[in-house]
Amino acid sequence: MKNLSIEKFVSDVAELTKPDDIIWCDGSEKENETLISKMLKEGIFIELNQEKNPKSYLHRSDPNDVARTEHLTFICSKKEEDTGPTNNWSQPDQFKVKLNGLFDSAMEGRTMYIVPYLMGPEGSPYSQVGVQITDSPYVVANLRIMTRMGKRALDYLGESDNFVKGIHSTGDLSPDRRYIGHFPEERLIMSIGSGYGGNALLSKKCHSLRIASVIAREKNWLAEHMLILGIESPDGELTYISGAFPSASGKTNLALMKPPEGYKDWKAWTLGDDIAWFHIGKDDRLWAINPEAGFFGVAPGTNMKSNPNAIASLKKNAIFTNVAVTADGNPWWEGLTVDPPNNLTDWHGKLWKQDNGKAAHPNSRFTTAIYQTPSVSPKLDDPQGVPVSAMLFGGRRAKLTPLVYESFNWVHGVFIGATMGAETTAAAVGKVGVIRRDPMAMRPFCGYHMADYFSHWIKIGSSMVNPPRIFHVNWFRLDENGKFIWPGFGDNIRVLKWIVDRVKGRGKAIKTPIGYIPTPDALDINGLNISSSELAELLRVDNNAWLEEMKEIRTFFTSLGKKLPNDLLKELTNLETRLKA
Ligand code: GTP
Ligand code: SPV
Ligand code: MN
Repeated sequence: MKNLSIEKFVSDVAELTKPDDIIWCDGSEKENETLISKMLKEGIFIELNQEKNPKSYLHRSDPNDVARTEHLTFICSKKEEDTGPTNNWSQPDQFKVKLNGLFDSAMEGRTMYIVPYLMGPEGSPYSQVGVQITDSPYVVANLRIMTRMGKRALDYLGESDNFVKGIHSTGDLSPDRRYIGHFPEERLIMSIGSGYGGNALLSKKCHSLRIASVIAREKNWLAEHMLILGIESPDGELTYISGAFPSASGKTNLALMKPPEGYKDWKAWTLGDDIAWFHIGKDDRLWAINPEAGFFGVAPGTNMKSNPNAIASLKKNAIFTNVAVTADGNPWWEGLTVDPPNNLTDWHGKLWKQDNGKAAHPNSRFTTAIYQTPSVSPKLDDPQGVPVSAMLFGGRRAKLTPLVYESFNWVHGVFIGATMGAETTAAAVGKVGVIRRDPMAMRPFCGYHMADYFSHWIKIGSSMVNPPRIFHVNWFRLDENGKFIWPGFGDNIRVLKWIVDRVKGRGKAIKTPIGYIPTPDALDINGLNISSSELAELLRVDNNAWLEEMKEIRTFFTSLGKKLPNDLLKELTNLETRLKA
């Protein structure tokens, strides 16, 4: 069966980019083997110790191309006002002329790969197909793990023309000729000049968030930068939780959490670590699917203690990007072991010395299939997804925001998400550790006007009798010595337990101006090295500091202009009044 729309798309792009040859990817094992041997021959893949890491490889990016580049990312809606002030805008026809110029003959001497991919489970009415054209075999190998790729996607699509188009070339990798352009009205993505992560794996941020968020607004659902996990209590009660934390701020780790000593009777089930698509179910609840099939996880900090499930998931069939390698060919990164091993090769491929800086790039990553984690949920491929009872927002904040607090209601919860502030990380090019407003962890990923996005969130909640409860968490509070006060990782289940208790109407709470916080006895810190004064600090609401924060929030709201929903302004005024009382 031929899909004429795809054929036309491919021939148009081939005419522009002039590749030497064209390979249609079917997703088979044989195709993958051919691709891997080609990459090994060309040095794109470096073989790791195959005994310890079967079928796993290392890729080193160009040192100029190791993180997303938000300043080079554009949303080209027909009207500028549909893009909004948090995105870069360019007039679509003009931007296309510029990009077409860069794509002209860009694949001369290269192979063009056609990668059909399915986002979401087979048989789900909520899944979507995309077709990415790329000249990067590394991208193909990643998409194979991170999406349901090849024939499966074409089978789902049939003869339909309802697919997202992605055109990608690594170009010459120069940041001067690097652009990631989105054309929401055309369901089209054009990306040139980068081979890295969210810039190049177009299924991920470009399709599943920027384009999908526009579709979701039209069709009354939500496309979010969220993890999904199931928490099962010792008596078998299952509660599904989703959470939006900015890039490199804990989604993968929470999604893969392993309950620690003392919580051995609890189970945590992984459904997704980065993206969630939500639909309102017939039961009036919010149901989530994960459109992806793999992780593109931050390597540094991952170890047997912090994240044993991640370590287990990357024992085979893994791609490592910009990590270091040990003398015997095993991947290594800061935090994997307490001390760095001798004779490390750093992410540039040079012998590493103690004063050379980091051996692995801070945004080095692993790519593995979700099916390889021992915690994979049996519901991962369920066409309906899972019903979500609680949504978490959170970011890195050394100070101010407490370990956990709960919103008073949906609109207040939307306010909490909309006003999130978080420290920037190495996942995007730019300064690290600067606090910025990152609403719903979607600032870099919302494909339309942020104020319209807030209105859409309010509307979704008001059309449900039973919307999820909304919470805010912060695992990253620092003490005066710069140390994390909260142990985090597996111990975050203690916070999730309170959240589950609240959802079920059991957990004890105190009302504060910002929301409900746990009573000191409602949060289990048994066996932790946390004093009662540290716990008090973790849960403290400092009214004056919050009033300072309100100034930032007001400035941010003002920057969004007239479209800002009045409901959120009212929340802000009410909160200021409560803080002053
Ligand atoms: P993206 O893939 O960029 O979207 O990131 P993410 O949100 O999935 O973040 P991830 O879970 O990969 O965590 C990023 C970094 O934060 C890693 O270095 C982790 O070790 C660290 N981290 C994650 N969870 C915790 C936690 O509970 N406490 C502390 N202190 N650090 C954490
Ligand atoms: C993020 O930055 O939020 C990521 C990594 O998940 S990337 O694929 O580069 O977007
Ligand atoms: Mn992410």
